Amino acid sequence: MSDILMEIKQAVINGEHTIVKEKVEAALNQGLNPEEILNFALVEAMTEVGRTFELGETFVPEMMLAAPAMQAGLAVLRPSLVKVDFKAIGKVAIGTVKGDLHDIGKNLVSMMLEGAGFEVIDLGTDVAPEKIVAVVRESAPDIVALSALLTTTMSNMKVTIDALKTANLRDRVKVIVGGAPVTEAYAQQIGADGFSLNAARAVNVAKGLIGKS
Ligand code: B1M
Repeated sequence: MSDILMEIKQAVINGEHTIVKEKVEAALNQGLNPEEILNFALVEAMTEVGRTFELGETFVPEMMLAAPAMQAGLAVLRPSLVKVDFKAIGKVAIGTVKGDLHDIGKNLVSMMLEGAGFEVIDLGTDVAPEKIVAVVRESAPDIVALSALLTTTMSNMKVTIDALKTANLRDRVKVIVGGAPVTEAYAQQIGADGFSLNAARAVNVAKGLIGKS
């Protein structure tokens, strides 16, 4: 790995958001590929923070500093990752499920979908099933995209799908799910239409569901 990618990764781990911003800008100026910076520096850093958290070597305050540092890097990469098309190919309402405050992966999926030409309604985090039902009713997205990072909140994906069924809206919208604890088998079990392990693949799944692949 190049020196600057290692420096960015370390700065995210240290929660140094200003340094992350400067170094991501420098890496782009050096001609590094934005996807390389994303995957080998930013995402790697969060994986490392998660690993050390699990080992009891880092704690919630460190995670809370690493998250905005990662977001600062993502903000610099955003224009390179997102090339907005003039005419949207479809509409997606995206959110992190109720009880869950993790938004970095969700933001990445949102950004990639935008880059692929989708109009994205970002509902943020801790999104209640009733909110999803209201958005489907009022804004008629083609797809609802749900993210969950906690084993304790992924069940709210099923609660959301069930709420859409109860509101007689399930036939009007496709639902895709993803996030670290979510698996293809779980997605099938809860009656989702699509699943993706990562943000890039989520775009292909979304396009496939609306016949634009
Ligand atoms: Co929390 N956290 N966290 N955390 N956190 C995890 C998820 C954890 C795995 C850490 C660990 O123990 N190793 C663990 C969950 C354990 C479990 O349930 N199995 C955990 C825990 C326990 C907690 C708290 C309970 C800690 C506490 O308070 N005791 C608490 C819960 C708060 C809550 O949500 N109610 C908590 C809090 C936090 C912070 C607020 C401090 C912060 C989040 C800040 C933020 O998001 N703005 C945080 C962080 C940063 C993490 C880790 C370190 C990093 C998450 C991340 O951003 N990864 C995380 C450990 C880890 O994941 N390694 C951890 C980078 C991001 C790019 O990846 O989000 O996985 P990810 O997204 C991926 C894919 O999953 C996928 O695409 C992305 C990449 O391409 N994807 C989708 C995501 N959504 C998708 C949707 C799709 C498709 C793909 O379609 C719709």
